[in-house]
Amino acid sequence: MDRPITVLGVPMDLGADRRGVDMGPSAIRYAGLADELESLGFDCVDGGDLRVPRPEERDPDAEEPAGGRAKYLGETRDVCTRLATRVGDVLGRGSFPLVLGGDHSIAIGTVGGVARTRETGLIWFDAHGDFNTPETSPSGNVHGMPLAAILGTGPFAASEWATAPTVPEENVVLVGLRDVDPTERPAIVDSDVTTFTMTDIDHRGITDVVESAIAVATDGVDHLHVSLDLDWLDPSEAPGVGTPVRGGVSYREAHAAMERVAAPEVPLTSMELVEVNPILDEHNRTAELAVEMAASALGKRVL
Ligand code: EXY
Ligand code: MN
Ligand code: MN
Ligand code: MN
Repeated sequence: MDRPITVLGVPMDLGADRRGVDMGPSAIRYAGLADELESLGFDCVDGGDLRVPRPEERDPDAEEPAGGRAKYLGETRDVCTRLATRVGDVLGRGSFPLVLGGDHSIAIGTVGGVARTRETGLIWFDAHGDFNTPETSPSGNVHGMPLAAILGTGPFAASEWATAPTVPEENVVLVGLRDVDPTERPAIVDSDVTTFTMTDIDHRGITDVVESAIAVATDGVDHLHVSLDLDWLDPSEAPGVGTPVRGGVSYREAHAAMERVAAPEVPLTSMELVEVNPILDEHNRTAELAVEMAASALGKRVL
């Protein structure tokens, strides 16, 4: 890829219960992201971190959803709106935005920013559906809602925040599902989103699943965004995540997926790495894995 990469950190943990994921951007940088990207020949610019309000700064009169629960909704809307603008600016300058989370609620901003400038496909690698709304969420944590917000309508929809229609449902693919709430399942099943669960990966193999995912996500659009939640991997490989779920993909399956995404004919033009929580990690392993995932998705090869 002859385009520069702009790294944006979003130390966001308001969308999750367990504190620590706000240190994800630092942990990923500390794991050597810049050196790795430069060793691959990329011109890597670090755009710094977006400011994220601290929980103790919470405005007691802050916005709450009309119905249901969405903790820190006002702060999340503020962060995602600013993130969408930053991502749009990076793309407008012809650079590749590589966004570091922070919990998965930031995807409302990242995808909103990408979709502001073009129609993109979206592959969402995750153990979870992230399809809850304030009305259906069992926790009120917005990191369990971003895909519903990105695709949804009504006051919680990202289109209210990022001023753009976001992504055509027909170009959205969920890969790695193994922990879906009963409350979000109907919305996923009734949507035009394509889903590949871990059972699909067991039966068909990761290469076949990712081939299909890319074909669906890129059909009729000329950009692809990858939203990589590190909890799609098995916790034995990625222990430093906020909501680990057993039975995830292996180290090699994850690399195989990223290497396929990096193929020249795949129009990968933006990516985010989310849910790295170093305080739950073992010696920064998950952050190091995040760096490896980015490198493979950006074309790293052994020979
Ligand atoms: N589905 C559960 C909830 O909505 O609270 C758990 C969500 C975990 C979300 C992580 C980021 O993928
Ligand atoms: Mn997620
Ligand atoms: Mn997840
Ligand atoms: Mn285009």
